[in-house]
Amino acid sequence: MRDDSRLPTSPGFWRSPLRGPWFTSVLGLVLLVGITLLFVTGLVSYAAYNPDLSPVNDKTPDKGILGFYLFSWPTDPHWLYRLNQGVHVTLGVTLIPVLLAKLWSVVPKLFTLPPARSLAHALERISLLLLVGGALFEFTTGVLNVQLDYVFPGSFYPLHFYGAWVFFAAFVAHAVLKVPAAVRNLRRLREEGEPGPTPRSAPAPASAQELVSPRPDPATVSRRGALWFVGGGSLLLFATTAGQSFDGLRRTALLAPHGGADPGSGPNGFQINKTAAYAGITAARTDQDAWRLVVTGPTGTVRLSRSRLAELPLHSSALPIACVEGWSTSDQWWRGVRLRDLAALVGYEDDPPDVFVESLQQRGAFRHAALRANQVADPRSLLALYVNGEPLTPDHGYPARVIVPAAPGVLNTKWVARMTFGETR
Ligand SMILES: Nc1nc2c(c(=O)[nH]1)N[C@H]1C(S)=C(S)[C@@H](COP(=O)(O)O)O[C@H]1N2
Ligand SMILES: [Mo]
Repeated sequence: MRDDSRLPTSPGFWRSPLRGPWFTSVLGLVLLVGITLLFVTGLVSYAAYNPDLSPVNDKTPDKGILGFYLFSWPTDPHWLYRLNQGVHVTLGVTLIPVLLAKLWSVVPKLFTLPPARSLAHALERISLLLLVGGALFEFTTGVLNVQLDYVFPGSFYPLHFYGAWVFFAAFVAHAVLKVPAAVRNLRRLREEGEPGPTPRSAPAPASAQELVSPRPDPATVSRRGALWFVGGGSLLLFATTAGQSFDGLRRTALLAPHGGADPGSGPNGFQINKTAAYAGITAARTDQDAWRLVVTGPTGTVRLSRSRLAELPLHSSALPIACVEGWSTSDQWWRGVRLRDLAALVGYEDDPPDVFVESLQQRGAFRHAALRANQVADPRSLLALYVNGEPLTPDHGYPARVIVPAAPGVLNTKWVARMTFGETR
């Protein structure tokens, strides 16, 4: 027999005795559940931006029917975005070893010749390419966005959003084709006894044999052991990421960019996304004499200094900051003027409308945001002047910032300069 095992296109090239239907099926079923959850939390996160409310909230104006499911993002429960995004990012990071192991387990199939035996086979292989490429793309863009803080200026949202749909279409096609076989594999192996310490003890039927090396090297670890190894990697990533969403545990989040110790201590000692210096906010523009909040509505425009604002009825609410990057703070005590009271100053006594909020900041995608009427109406939604009993520090948005229950951090505009009620651009 011809020895062609030096080429990856030959089955004999792939020698690991671990490859086989059991290993691939277990990992595949974990990903089926995990990635479905990633997709759903991703879609929910997208809706939380209220992209259909205003072009400034919408990073993907050409989404067309992909926005079919959008809904008005609620303000209850107030930790909704915190939970959703914590799950999305932490789960995504945790699944990385599982994804890599799964791809490793099927890599010989990518090299199989001939490239296509039939039209059906060709379609299956194209869907596989979209699946593998899509998965790598989504995990990579997600991780880079979290770790490197927007390496794709302005383009992360469209990349990750459209990538998710391409990937998910391929994922559904793949799952429909493969889940029955994965379940059958696992059931059969259960009946015949689970795979023993030597992997070759569980020969699979011909249909599932494709993954099994015809000339396996001797085993150095059992399939079950390899699975523990993958699971251990996931557990390690989980343990060094999850803490970014909990104030007491932040030190454990070694891998998360907003992990580590809480920045500074004291009332303003919680995470900062963009500092005042980064946003180009100077003391000259925020001091008592220079800064005015400009509020506009049907009855005209009012200009308020910070001390005038502080004389309006002030209210407190306990709300977190929860960023799309997955980190969040526990509830902080904010104190300031209700958004609906500001609406009332310019002609909306009863039903406050949507509002367009603009920052002093001159550049950057997050310098303005639109809030929906339900968010303005919520009595916990504030233009905050204080946090945890102290005036806001410059980095947290002094002189004033928006804080809205359940909203993504990006809608909580800092260094607010202007609010236009009844208009969202
Ligand atoms: N003007 C302005 N407001 C902003 C941002 C910004 O870059 N500019 N970043 C937003 C984002 S993405 C988040 S997560 C929160 C973070 O608030 P913090 O820095 O007080 O924790 O502020 C939001 N408000
Ligand atoms: Mo954010």
